Amino acid sequence: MVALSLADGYARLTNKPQCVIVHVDVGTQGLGAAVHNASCGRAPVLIFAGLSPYTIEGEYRGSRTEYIHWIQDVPDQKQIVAQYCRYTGEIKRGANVKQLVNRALTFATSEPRGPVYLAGAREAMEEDIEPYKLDQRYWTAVEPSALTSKQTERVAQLLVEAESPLVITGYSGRNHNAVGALVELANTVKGLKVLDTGGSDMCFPADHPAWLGLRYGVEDNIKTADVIIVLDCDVPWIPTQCKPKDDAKIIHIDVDPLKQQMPVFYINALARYRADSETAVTQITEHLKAKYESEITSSRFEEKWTALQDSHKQRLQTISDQAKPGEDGTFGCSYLVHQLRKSCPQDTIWAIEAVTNTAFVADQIQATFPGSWINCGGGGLGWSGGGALGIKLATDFENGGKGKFVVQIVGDGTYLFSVPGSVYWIAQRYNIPILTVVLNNKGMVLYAVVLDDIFADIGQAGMHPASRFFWFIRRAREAKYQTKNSTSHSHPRPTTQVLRRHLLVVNAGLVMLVLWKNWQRCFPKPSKRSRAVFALCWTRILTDRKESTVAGRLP
Ligand SMILES: Cc1ncc(C[n+]2csc(CCOP(=O)(O)OP(=O)(O)O)c2C)c(N)n1
Ligand SMILES: [Mg+2]
Repeated sequence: MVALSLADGYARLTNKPQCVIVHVDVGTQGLGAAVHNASCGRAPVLIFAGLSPYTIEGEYRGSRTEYIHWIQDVPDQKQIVAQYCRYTGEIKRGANVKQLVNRALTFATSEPRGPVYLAGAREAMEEDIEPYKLDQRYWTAVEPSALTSKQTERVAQLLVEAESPLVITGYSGRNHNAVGALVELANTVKGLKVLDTGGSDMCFPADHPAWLGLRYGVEDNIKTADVIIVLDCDVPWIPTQCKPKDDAKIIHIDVDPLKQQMPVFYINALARYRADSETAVTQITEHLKAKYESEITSSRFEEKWTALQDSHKQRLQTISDQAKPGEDGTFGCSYLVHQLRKSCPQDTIWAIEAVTNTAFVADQIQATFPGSWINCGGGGLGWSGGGALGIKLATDFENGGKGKFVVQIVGDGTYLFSVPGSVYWIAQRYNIPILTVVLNNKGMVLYAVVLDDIFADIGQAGMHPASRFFWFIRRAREAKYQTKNSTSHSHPRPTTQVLRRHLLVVNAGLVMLVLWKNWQRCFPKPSKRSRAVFALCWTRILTDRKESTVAGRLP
């Protein structure tokens, strides 16, 4: 997990493919969620694994010699990771090993980029071969594709005619040059807004008036836009929570418009174009300047520009207001990250795995440099430990040992998923300094939110007793969740506070009963002293409970 996340982090920053070598069978399983993350984050990595020897009696060199060679011999090892990989293959003989590695790398580095997997048994690995060379000039990735002139004209025309055009992007920033291309488009079509959906790298700078920040598919401008360009994006909106107007004109431009890894994906786009985002956006901008110059320099666009600047200022003000500590001296995630932002160098690279706090973190970080914000991109928690190490290794190596400062911001639950023991051992052993900031909201808040969604529409009346129990828990969790995120969420409703108190009393009663019963068993004839000790313990339990549940904010 850590090794692949490390390779993934390096590859994300540089787009140079990295290689990870893992053990037969179980070693491949140890990659765990990191394969999913590399796939969703479109990171070019080559994974090489051994295979158990396939001969038993010394027929070839490399034949079985260990007990474990039988145990770790599985029917189809590559199936463990195949559905996340752009290519999987077996090195069957030594003679064409270079061609197979090159073929795998061609897949890894061609869009949509991602992990590839090669495995080879000992017999192949130990084969004698004649040294040979390949001409690497012929082993290049597939070149980026462009829009046709008809497609370019269609998008340009839609943008010129639009009242409130919107670009929704997710991972166009994987190519750092695509950020500048998108800025140029937003400077050309004044009034165009850009929403980042956190697919992985930052796609648009926060200091541009068109910036709407990072939101996971729920944002008011999605509902009001009349023209939407979905650009390199996996989840532009979540229809059950937020969707475009019925008559919005939508065009989808993507290196992977079919979303081949997803069994269910569709959006109401009038057209979908398979193209490289930097190339496509540059084509559209140039076409607009060449053909629609008088329109885009008209007063209509100037007015929109002014309105855009006003709304951007307001957005920044709201974000800044959220970064204030509470009157009682406590503070939330926004304040913490705001302070962190101020204390770290301007060009810090942020490796983010902040789960429910991601949007708050993004708002406060306000990334402006391409490649300075790298979000996991996938849903396999635990990426950011290895990921941050890989990013640091990359920035140092690419800059002659003097790379940028790297900060990992991670949820407290996610931190545990990241295998910290390995991460910090590697950091120490190989001298890779990173700063880790754990957002300790004392739990996995996401589950409270999910539970909320599931039971949101259900009234308590007429419920099965089991469901009522969950409804009750949900109410209690809701109050806890709201308390924890109090800078960014409303305060708990009085009814939920009452319910929580009830739950606390029931809990406390049960704990007291169990404790008392055990106490009696240990001390059949309790002395005054043992009673006093029991009372003291009980007071301590109650105080602890109060502290941990009521003041559950970031320390
Ligand atoms: C490997 C893995 N296991 C489980 C999950 C499901 N999951 C999504 S969010 C989450 C909770 C994360 O907790 P934390 O890091 O504390 O973030 P918070 O919810 O508190 O913001 C879990 C377990 C996952 N995405 N990946
Ligand atoms: Mg948490």
